[in-house]
Amino acid sequence: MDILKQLGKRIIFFEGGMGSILQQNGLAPGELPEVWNVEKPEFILNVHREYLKAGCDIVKTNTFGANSIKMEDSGYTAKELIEKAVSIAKQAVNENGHGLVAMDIGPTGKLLRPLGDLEFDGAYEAFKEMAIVGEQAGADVALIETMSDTHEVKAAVLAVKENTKLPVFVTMTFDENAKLLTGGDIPAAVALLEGLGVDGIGFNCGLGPTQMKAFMKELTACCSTPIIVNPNAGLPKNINGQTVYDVNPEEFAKEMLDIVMEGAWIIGGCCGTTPAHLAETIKVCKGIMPVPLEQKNLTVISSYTHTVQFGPRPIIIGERINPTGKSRFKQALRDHDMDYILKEGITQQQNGAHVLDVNVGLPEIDEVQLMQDAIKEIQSVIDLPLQIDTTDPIAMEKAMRIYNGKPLINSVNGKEHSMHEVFPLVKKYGGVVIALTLDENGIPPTAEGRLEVAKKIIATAETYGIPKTDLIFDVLAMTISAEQEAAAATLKALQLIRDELGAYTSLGISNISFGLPQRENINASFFTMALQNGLSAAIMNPGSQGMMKAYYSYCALSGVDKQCMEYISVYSGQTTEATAPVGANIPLDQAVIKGLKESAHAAAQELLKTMEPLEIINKLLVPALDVVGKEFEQGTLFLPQLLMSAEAAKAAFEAIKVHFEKSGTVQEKGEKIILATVKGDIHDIGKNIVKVLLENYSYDVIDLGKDVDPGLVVDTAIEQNVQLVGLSALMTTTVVNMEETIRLLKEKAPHVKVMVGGAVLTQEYADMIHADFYSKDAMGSVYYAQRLFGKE
Ligand code: B12
Repeated sequence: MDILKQLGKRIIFFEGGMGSILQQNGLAPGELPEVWNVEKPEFILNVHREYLKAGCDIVKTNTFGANSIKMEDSGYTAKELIEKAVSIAKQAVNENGHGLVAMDIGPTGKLLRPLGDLEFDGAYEAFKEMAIVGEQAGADVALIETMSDTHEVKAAVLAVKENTKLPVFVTMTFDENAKLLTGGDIPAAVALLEGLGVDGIGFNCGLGPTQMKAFMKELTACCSTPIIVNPNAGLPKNINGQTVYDVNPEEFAKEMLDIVMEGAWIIGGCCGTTPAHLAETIKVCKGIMPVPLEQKNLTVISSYTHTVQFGPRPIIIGERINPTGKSRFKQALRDHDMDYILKEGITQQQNGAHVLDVNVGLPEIDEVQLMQDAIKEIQSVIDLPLQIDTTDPIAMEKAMRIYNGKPLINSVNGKEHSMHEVFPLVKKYGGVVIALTLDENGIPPTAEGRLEVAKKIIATAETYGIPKTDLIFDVLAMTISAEQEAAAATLKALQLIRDELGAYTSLGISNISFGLPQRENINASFFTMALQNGLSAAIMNPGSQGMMKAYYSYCALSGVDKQCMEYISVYSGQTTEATAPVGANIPLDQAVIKGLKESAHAAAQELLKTMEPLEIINKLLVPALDVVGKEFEQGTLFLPQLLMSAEAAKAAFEAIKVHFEKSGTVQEKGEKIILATVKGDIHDIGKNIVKVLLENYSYDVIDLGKDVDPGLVVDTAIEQNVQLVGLSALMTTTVVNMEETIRLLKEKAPHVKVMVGGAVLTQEYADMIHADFYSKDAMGSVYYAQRLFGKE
């Protein structure tokens, strides 16, 4: 059966949960399900048999975590576990006489940089091995599932597509608010995956069918690819230490029918679903004709969080990350000064840019490397989609590869060699590309001439499988001081492209005014005229007040800005000053909130000249992290940003530490104190502050780090004969581990006193878990130690 030919002709059924069935049948906590392929193959075979008997079309190999990273300590290689899993699945299918085998590929279990320490290429290599072994062993399709990070899923899709011929299905895991762990929304995930050219897109795990049904409208509004939905049997509940799923087969089937009516073509189950769930679902949904799939023909680009769509409103592409004509920027590039580049980006975002152009080309630098570094840094701090702007095809490809989304590409033109270089990259990685209407004969002087070039570009793009909707035509603004009729030709070309080709357009606006005084006057007027003639996107400086006034006024006048809401919010009650650029002296709290490491470090150094270290910590650092934490809680800021803020806070703290070390009188080491962030908790900024203060008071701190096992704390306390232990916990879920550590200490080393701290704790909690001392801040740890060791 050729699965791709079957799609849309009838509903296709995936099997349901495997891991949850293994758990119910004795898989121990911490035991790897994939190991059963070798140790209990008959059991796995029987699960597949049951699902096939229920009527499923595709079985999923028991290889979810069978990557070399997770299987490191399993006693088996990923290769042997995958080969065994595929052969079991094939046996089940062969016995059944019908069915396909999906090579199941789950996440690596590690977070990618900058969230964790796994490199994009490291994830790619792990997925590559899975894909190759799976295909060689005889899998029919690849199912990349339970992905909660668009960057990781990109590594997985590239790994499968570059190394196998398998069709690629991808399902991702969203939370109740339809967001990925890393903050991405549904359209952003779809833009990325459609750009990469996968064969099926959808949801699995995390939620039950009712919750997933609620997301179908959002998915079908943006997705032109066959849709897959594999929900859990409801939301997992913990009852007496057991994970329980509460949607029974009948309810499950009823919801799945609705999901099919909303447009899913491939359905199945995830955690908690059983052959009974699938049997019932198949009974109910089997005869239903799939809802026809509409091509949405949207022109979208994306960042890791959201999409920007061309058409509904004019798009502002910030042009400031570009060395042309900027000596300070050139110097920053030579110095690899990423903070400077980031500040340019943040300022443009604050000023209203929707997309940021990134151009780091200078003859004397390694553009290929710097482009990758810049893209990585910018996308870890700023969530706007980026425009990769380079003439070097290698820099372009490397940047597209690591870019976490569907980029805008600047640019291609009508010359054969340009199209030949750029279009294969757009086809492979996905992207919308700016197409300059010039070719081997130069820039056509007339609008009609540029229209002809645009037609040629569309025709060539089609031969590469790139639709017109992934092209934006830059009809080129020429300098009126040299050639006055140039403006009219450009404006007419905008109209022609819109009306005759139904395509979108862009312009680098400021070219128009070269050589004239007060250029902003000309630029802003030309911008308004261009918008009136259909311009879809402008590459411009969002810090230019004249340009932004023209933009917001146009949007209000044309009705794009409904009820003039945006105009009012930007200009009411204020003096229409553009946001001040994020300059060299960005305040410490702002640097932390925005996640700017170097600026935070510099700001702290500056403050230390006039402020006490503890005052800096309590009045600026901690409140800034509180702001970030609140926004995180409210879902307005996501893990990547939280992480960058934490990094910035740490950088500031480094400066404070150095100051402490310099000013502290060197004393002999005093009593030993153990510090640890408890098991399961990786928050260590607060604990590290406590450490520096205690060391400053010359205590000999044994820092056990974060995520520390209770046993290690106890053993160290006994071995090193320590009197005082300080524990830190920042999450409600890890306070139990703090309690457990204290219990063990009291049992095995009753002489040891325990002090506790961390944002979730209160005196009441501390008493409940039998801590000897609680302090809401780090300084309290010093007072307590002084008291305990009789030094007051
Ligand atoms: C920075 C941060 C992170 C960073 C941590 C980096 C690092 N190396 O520490 C990163 C991005 C990695 C992170 C990850 C996560 N985080 Co977080 N994070 C925060 C944030 C914004 C700030 C924490 C912080 O450093 N505060 C500043 C320090 C200085 O304060 P502090 O630790 O309280 O320490 C002070 C005092 O409490 C005291 N103190 C601390 N320890 C001790 C010990 C002793 C003995 C004494 C006496 C005093 C003392 O002294 C310090 C100075 O005065 C908080 C929100 C917030 N405002 O608290 C969320 C927060 C703690 N995180 C949260 C969550 C949910 C997570 C994640 C689960 C997110 C996810 N979905 O993956 C993961 C957890 C991973 C894990 N297993 O631990 C939640 C916890 C919710 C809860 N109540 O359970 C919070 C509250 C955010 C929120 N509002 O939702 N996080």
